[in-house]
Amino acid sequence: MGGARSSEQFVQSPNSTFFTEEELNKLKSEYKTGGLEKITPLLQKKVKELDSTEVNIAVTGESGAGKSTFINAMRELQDGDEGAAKTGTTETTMEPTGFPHPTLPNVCFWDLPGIGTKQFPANKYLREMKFKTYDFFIIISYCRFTENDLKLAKEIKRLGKNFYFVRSKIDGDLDSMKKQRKEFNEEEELEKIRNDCVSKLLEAGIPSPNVFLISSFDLNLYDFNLLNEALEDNLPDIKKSVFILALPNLNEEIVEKKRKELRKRVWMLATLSGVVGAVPVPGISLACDIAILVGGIIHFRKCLGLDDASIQRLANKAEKPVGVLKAVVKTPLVGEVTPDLITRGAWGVAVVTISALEIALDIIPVIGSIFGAGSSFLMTYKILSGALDELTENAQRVVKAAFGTDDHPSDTIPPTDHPS
Ligand SMILES: Nc1nc2c(ncn2[C@@H]2O[C@H](COP(=O)(O)OP(=O)(O)OP(=O)(O)O)[C@@H](O)[C@H]2O)c(=O)[nH]1
Ligand SMILES: [Mg+2]
Repeated sequence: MGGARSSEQFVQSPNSTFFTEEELNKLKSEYKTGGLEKITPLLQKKVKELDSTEVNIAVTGESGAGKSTFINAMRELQDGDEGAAKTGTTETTMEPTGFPHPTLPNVCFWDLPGIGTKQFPANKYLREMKFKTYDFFIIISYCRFTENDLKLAKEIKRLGKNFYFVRSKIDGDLDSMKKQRKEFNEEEELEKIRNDCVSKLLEAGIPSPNVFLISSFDLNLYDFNLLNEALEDNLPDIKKSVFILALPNLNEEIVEKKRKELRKRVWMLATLSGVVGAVPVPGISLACDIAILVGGIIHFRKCLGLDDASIQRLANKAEKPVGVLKAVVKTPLVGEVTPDLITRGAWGVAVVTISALEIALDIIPVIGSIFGAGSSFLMTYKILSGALDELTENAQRVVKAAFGTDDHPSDTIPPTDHPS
């Protein structure tokens, strides 16, 4: 079979794994001399790192710009929900408050108070907000570009941090325009707003500024996806992965992105399963580390938004009864994950061979020969891959049921058979 790539080729594609080239080389040489056991500590360290890496996102801007509303939207919450940031038409947020992601608490959105109020004149604000501790900043601006927006942009740049300029409440701008004028071209108006912000930032000496137009009431519209892509591009590999997994499940593209991130973990977990704690599982003919299997599946489920609380949040956001979303979930993997359930599922038990092509596509760096090395690797690999695919399909259906609209009738109406 000619599809498999050599391990050297994997090393050459730096974005395909969580490992640096140096780490991959180390993995390779350790595996050559000491086999699986020797690379276990390296993999364990990496898996731990993936689970413990924090991403801290600061959301700043003038009072009333929509900072708290944006954070709630990112966390799939609405004003008044338990744990949501308070929002309102009067100055609301008085000190930096961390809002962890509801299911992945390592991702934290920091709601900063508004800059330029009596309580926080610009200079005091820039002094007190401890700007250094965040991974990146989102400056939220609304209506007009202001002096305070500029001060924030310059200060963050001075500290050598990235910021993304978000122009919020675009829905409101468009509504006003519609009321004032009978005819207008939405795209042109959006472009005008974008250009205005960009040119002001350029005038202030900010090179190639990023400006994104959004409505926190409907993140599926305007520039939200572009904003995420820009954020992802500028985060280092592991933080990028953690950030992607914490995105709100707004559309199928986001769910697919999450699947790809989770997929990168499967070979690592499978390798670990071959070495530590492999025990015979009743019903599976081969030894497996059941804790790794169960833990992996539960983690996938949480990241894909298939736990009860996440489905409920999505239903609230989409203003649909939760039963409508739950009705499209067709996998027992959302219930209690037990060894028994795993053995009854079709995930991997039937076929335990992995093709060379699969090895190539599934980004198993360095140790292609591992397939001969441990049967529990094969078993765990198959079960986790199968479970991930099944959970992804279900997550896609839930997102469609939540946000599939009449604009996309083909998403919701099954194709009809044409009589020939
Ligand atoms: N139409 C529209 N209204 C928004 C949007 N985002 C926020 N708002 C409204 O703007 C008002 C202020 O929003 P907040 O999120 O409380 O603003 P803030 O920046 O946190 O304000 P402070 O905490 O005082 O600094 C609220 O009434 C929100 O409902 C949006 O995208 N579209
Ligand atoms: Mg606020």
